[in-house]
Amino acid sequence: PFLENVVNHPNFLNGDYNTSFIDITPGLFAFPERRDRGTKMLSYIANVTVNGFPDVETRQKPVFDKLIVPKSETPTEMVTAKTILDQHGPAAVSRWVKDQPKTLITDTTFRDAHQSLLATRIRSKDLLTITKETADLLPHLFSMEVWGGATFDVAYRYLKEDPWKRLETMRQLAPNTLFQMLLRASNAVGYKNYADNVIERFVKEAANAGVDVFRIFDSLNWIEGMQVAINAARQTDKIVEAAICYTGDLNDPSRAKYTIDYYKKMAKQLEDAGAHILAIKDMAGLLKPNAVERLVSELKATVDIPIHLHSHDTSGNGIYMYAKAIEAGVDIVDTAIGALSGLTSQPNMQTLYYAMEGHDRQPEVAINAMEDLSSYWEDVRKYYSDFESGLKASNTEVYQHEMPGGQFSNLRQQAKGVGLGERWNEVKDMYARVNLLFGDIIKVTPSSKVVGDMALFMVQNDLDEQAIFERGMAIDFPDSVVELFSGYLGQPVGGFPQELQKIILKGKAPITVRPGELIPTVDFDALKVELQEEILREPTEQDLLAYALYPKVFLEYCQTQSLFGDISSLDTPTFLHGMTVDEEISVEIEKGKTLIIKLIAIGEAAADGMRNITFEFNGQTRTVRVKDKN
Ligand code: 3PY
Ligand code: ZN
Repeated sequence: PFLENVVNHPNFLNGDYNTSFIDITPGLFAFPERRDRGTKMLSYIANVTVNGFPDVETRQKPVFDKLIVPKSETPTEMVTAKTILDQHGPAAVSRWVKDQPKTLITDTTFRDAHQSLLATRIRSKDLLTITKETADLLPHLFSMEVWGGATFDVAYRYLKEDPWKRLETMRQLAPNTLFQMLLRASNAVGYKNYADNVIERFVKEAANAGVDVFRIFDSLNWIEGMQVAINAARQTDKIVEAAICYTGDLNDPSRAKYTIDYYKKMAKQLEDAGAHILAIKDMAGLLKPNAVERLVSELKATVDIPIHLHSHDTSGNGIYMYAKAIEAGVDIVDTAIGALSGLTSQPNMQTLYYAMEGHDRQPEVAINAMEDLSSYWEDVRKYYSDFESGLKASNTEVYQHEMPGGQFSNLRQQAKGVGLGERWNEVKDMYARVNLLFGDIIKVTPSSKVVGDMALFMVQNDLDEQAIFERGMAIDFPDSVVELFSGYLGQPVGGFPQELQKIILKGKAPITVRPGELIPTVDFDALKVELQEEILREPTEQDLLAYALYPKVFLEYCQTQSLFGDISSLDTPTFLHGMTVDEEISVEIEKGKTLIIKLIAIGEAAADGMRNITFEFNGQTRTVRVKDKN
């Protein structure tokens, strides 16, 4: 409840008043908008100017170059993977991909690239500015990965914008390009298993809003955990891309769990489960060049569906590895536009193009257009410098610690947060040891987070493996660790190490069935009533799904909306740093409606910390008051 109106009044709620007059006084429920859009936006700017933005260093607002958006024209009458899907369905796309003489490319710039380099912080504004141009200039792409993974949560939580709106707007801007999302199977776009009907409704709505390709993986490679999501995606008539998560080293005889036979068996099972495409999801970038050759050629001989390879370039071996995969017959590879590629992100699209020069399977892409798009991203990336991971060069330690690309920088932040910044080397080493302690598991969101939590916990408390086995019964393990060993994320390959499981669960019985069988079906009608009472308007299906997945985050987002309105149209430097005195900006809040805002003065803080911030707003003086929290 954000407004202190009659429905929130404690006496009213207690029933201390005779409330029958309400029935005959309908006007009581007519709540006027408290403040207009402009005042709300000024409040946001004033607030960020005075109090800063989370995780952004307080400093003079940097001056950036004006963004240059390349000119483009939409190709007409071109056959793309998207036109085939819309006209002939997913099986036709699958056949078309296999028939392509050239290697196809997925552009991950709009999702995994910035998830892995910039903590997923790129805002819709900067994505939407270049969506049409990317689609126009790169019509030979298989797809653009634009949604899912961490983008959903981060949009609401940190960027205070609606991820559904981002997707729908992109859809309008790029009608002839396949849009791909990363779906964590029963974990949807979250970190825990949800009720089956939440997964089903979420997938349906994602398809309605613009997703064409559902890349579905389970964080323990547990196929049983993927089936509900696969079935839901098949129902939508979109493309089901089921993923094998790759870990370890195929050619290392000491890693007996994840052998070529293991992957071949899983590939066949995913094809039988209904996949139109098979993904090899190398989330940490562990797939080495000679391993990929063997993996791709043997999988090609095992399944009839096309193979889509995803990797991260942490080790610096990405392009060499992709070249080997292409020679072995892989159908599609994931790359990012140059300026957002490399390191923990995907290999560089342009580099791959040149690496394959002279090869008959060289990807067909407009190289000069890629360079222009890359220049745009080079400039945009500067806005988000506060979210860079600090990794300056390729790092082959990833072959030891096996951390996913998207986790590396995150865990480093988490380590700093709990005072282990100086002991980062120990944390990395412990991450690898925890993996072995847990029985050598697949590590990808959310299982990777559990391994990270345990590694931090052990370093922080100076625990080693021996201490866990000797004194573990007296140790309270992190919640996420207890949840994993209780079976709430599903079952790992080969089961849990039993002695450790007993120590962690302390006599509590684990579950071995699919968590979705035990999670009660969500009553969406009741949920709608509950949400409506919170946000004081009728929720949309999209609001409802956001609330089902992230109740607290979504309510906080709505609260920000009621205070500041829609701030997604602000330019990113202003969004992150506010304004400097005498600066003037223009904000296009809708097509043809532009606000001109100039910051005139920042008043002294009063005894209660309040400051008057004075603007010129479309030529008129406006003052807003904000509390200085510093
Ligand atoms: C995610 O789940 O967000 C990932 O990118 C996993 O690799
Ligand atoms: Zn990835």
